[in-house]
Amino acid sequence: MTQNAKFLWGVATSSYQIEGAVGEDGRTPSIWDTFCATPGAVADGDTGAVACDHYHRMPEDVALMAGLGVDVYRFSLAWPRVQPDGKGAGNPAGIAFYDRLVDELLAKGILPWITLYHWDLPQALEDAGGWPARDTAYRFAEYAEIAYNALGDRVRQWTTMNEPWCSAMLGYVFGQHAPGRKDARAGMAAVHHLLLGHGLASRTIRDAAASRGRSEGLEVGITLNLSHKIPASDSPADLAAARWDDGMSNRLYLDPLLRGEYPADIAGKLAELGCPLPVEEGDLGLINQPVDVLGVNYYTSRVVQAAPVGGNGWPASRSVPRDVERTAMDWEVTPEALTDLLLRLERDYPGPAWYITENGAAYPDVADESGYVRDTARENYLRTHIDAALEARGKGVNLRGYFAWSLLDNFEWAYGYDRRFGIVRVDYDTQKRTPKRSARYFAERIAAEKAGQFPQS
Ligand code: GCO
Repeated sequence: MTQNAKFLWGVATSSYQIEGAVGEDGRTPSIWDTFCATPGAVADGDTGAVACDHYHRMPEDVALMAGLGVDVYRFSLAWPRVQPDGKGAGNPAGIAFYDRLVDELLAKGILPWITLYHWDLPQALEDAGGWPARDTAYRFAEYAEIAYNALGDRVRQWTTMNEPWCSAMLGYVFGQHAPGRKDARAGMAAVHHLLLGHGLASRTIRDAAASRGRSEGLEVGITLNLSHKIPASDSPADLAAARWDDGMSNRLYLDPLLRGEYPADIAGKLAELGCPLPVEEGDLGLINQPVDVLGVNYYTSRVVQAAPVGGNGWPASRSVPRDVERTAMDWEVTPEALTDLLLRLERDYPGPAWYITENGAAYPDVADESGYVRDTARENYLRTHIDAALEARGKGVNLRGYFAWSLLDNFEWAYGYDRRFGIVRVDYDTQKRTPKRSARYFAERIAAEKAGQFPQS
């Protein structure tokens, strides 16, 4: 797609958040099935067992996307559905669902954009050590080959992972996401092995494509959650706090992926704290595979102020609140920071085709009796962030697309169903889908952009 000057519009979801059918057709438990069964882990004891029942309603959901006029659908494969327990051969019944989905999308003229891993690690692999264990990276590459062999004849866009920061930090350090561990040393090992898994899987996909003469048009990459860190002042302490936050959130992933090295300030401090990145000979060369597409998940930014060092010796900081709108996630709405982030990425990490692979907002939706939601706040969030993204593109950023998060209201991890990000409302009692005002806006904006009513440069 990077050869195509066309700007691509899409919507995004993920397997555990929308599919349901967690016990069907050979799918084995993931760490999120286990985490949801842990008392107190997820709001209201919610689980992804049913979610949006997308597994049984896929054609209807693809028709919704087609009605929006999107070019791309970004979705993830459930590893435990494709390769039960994360080992051995692929599962034909599980793979068949994605076969049908890809065919349904292509029949509607929508490009499938696959994420191989959006957090639903097979529980059996967590039992064997999870992402802190180096072997999991190799299991991931094996799974990638199974997925590519099944779908690579029709799918050209492959991103290995969604937000390794969340998997490592929320899953293994803060314990807020599955598998719910609180072990900083394990978390830093997870950071490295997730990136190693990305490298191994990228190489596997490219080799599999080349062996079949399918390298032309293949685009391989990864999606990162990136945020803009703004120092609260020019004081050395605030500048250092913002640099540490930017390092731990952004550079710890961007540098190895795009420069083939970890940021020295971060790697050095982690080692000093007893949580070294377990790098082995050759690893960084494996991680630094060519990145055709880099997905940017952007939601908000942060004004960073120094705070007293934590009891564990780790640098600490606090956010300085701004007098701006906040979403239902209590995230500040700062579209201008998206422009700044994209300009920084193009300046510091030139090379990939950048895509906004997630951008959207949760608000306390109120539906009328028909299920319609007049979500003007979400419409305005999309408008201002699309404007901000296109402003960056107009200033020379190699931005190739914008995908809204999310097509549907869905399972919002530890918040369960308490937070709605969809541009289409889901009534979880009836599974009725009702496009919100924001869906209508998104469709109109896409049509206007395609008609050249907005400079596409
Ligand atoms: C993420 C994940 C999504 C979330 C969305 C809203 O970026 O955290 O990719 O699964 O649901 O971002 O938090």
